[in-house]
Amino acid sequence: MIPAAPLREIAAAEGFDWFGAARPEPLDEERGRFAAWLAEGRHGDMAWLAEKPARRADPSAVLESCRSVIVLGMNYLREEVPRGAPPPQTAGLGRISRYARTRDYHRVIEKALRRIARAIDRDLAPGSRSLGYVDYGPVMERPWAARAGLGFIGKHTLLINPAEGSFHFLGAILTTAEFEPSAVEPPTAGCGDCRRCLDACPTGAITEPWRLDARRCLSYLTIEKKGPIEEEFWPLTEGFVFGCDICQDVCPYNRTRAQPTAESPLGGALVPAEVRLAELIARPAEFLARLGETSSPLKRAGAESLARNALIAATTAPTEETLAAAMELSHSKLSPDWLVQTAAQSAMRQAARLAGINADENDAG
Ligand code: B12
Ligand code: SF4
Ligand code: SF4
Repeated sequence: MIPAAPLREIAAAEGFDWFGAARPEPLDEERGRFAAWLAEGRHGDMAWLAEKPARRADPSAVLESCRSVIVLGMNYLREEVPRGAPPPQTAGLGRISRYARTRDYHRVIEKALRRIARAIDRDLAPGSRSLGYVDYGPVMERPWAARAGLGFIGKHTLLINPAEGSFHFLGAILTTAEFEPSAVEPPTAGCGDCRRCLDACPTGAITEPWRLDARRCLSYLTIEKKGPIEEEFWPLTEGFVFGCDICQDVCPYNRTRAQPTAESPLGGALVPAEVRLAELIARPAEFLARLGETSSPLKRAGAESLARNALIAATTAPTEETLAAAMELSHSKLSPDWLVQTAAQSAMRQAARLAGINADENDAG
């Protein structure tokens, strides 16, 4: 068995804050839960999640003779988490979730995992085979993180480290080298009676503790879903145009323990917490182009999805400028029909809301 300390040092030098190693025993309980989740259709249009689902629960089905699963975490929090009630949406502005404000973690973490895997195969365990995965790979990262002693799975379904919260990305390396597994203490921390994330989720996506319906999650709706978004969700976005932080922002572990840092390969914030909705509606491609060559999760959504999200967010906090931008898009001959219809519907809702606001102001005057 190979001591894990040198690997931990290599991972720390690559910018990972969390490190753990687990034996690759199949995740039998999670396999059943995952199958039930898929059978209920809770993955929505993310068909790739349903491909060979059994592989996700068994590392040796992904890498023959796998002997260890190494799990790493990287902090992406750049600003303090507010302690009080979340501030209301500012008129004319949309929110970007915390994870999307830095460079694209897929690229940064993927490259770092590749270098670490090479270090294992060449130096720490010559002749071994190691594969790194982040996000889209066939690995259930959160249950492995829990098994590797990084924390526990909260009722919002994310991995929480009791000392540092949940604003960390995860990545995993499957390897044929046998590393000493991390000592996993019996859980002394957990959610207890808390239900803040369930109560705060605006769309009811956390249908029960530890059960998420992705089809209702703003992260899925604003990033993964293509085409129109059902109108039932329009009043519920809280202004988010890319991802959502609400269930994590209200979590006591984040409020009291999560620490922002910019000392990371992900760098500082590239995109502000709030962006002008009128610009996203009228010129989403220019907004993305301003990010230049730097990788950003926002580029994954594409210009049409960003304009759609901004049109929807504008309905809850409109200005004359967002209304004008929506009206212009509703006459576009170049955009797809569904986006033109979204723009027309958004313009109608914005106009009604602005008329209401103006009437209130006149009454008050
Ligand atoms: C698909 C996916 C999504 C989907 C579905 C989310 C989900 N909860 O599954 C959508 C698009 C909605 C999404 C959103 C987000 N995601 Co995402 N996502 C993934 C991905 C690719 C797969 C997750 C998966 O397998 N889901 C399948 C279902 C079945 O999982 P589940 O419902 O959570 O059920 C599991 C547990 O809850 C547990 N469980 C079930 N019942 C019970 C009961 C008990 C008692 C216990 C203890 C456990 C338990 O077992 C189940 C099987 O593992 C992972 C990366 C990966 N490869 O693992 C990232 C990942 C989970 N996402 C991540 C992030 C950051 C997010 C967002 C915060 C992004 C944002 N700001 O908008 C949101 C958070 C939303 C939320 N509350 O989960 C991070 C989480 C990091 C962390 N600290 O946990 C991951 C690990 C990506 C990464 N590499 O860092 N995501
Ligand atoms: S990310 Fe937002 S919409 Fe999704 S479960 Fe959390 S609070 Fe609900
Ligand atoms: S908000 Fe409460 S219930 Fe939700 S994950 Fe955090 S501690 Fe658990």
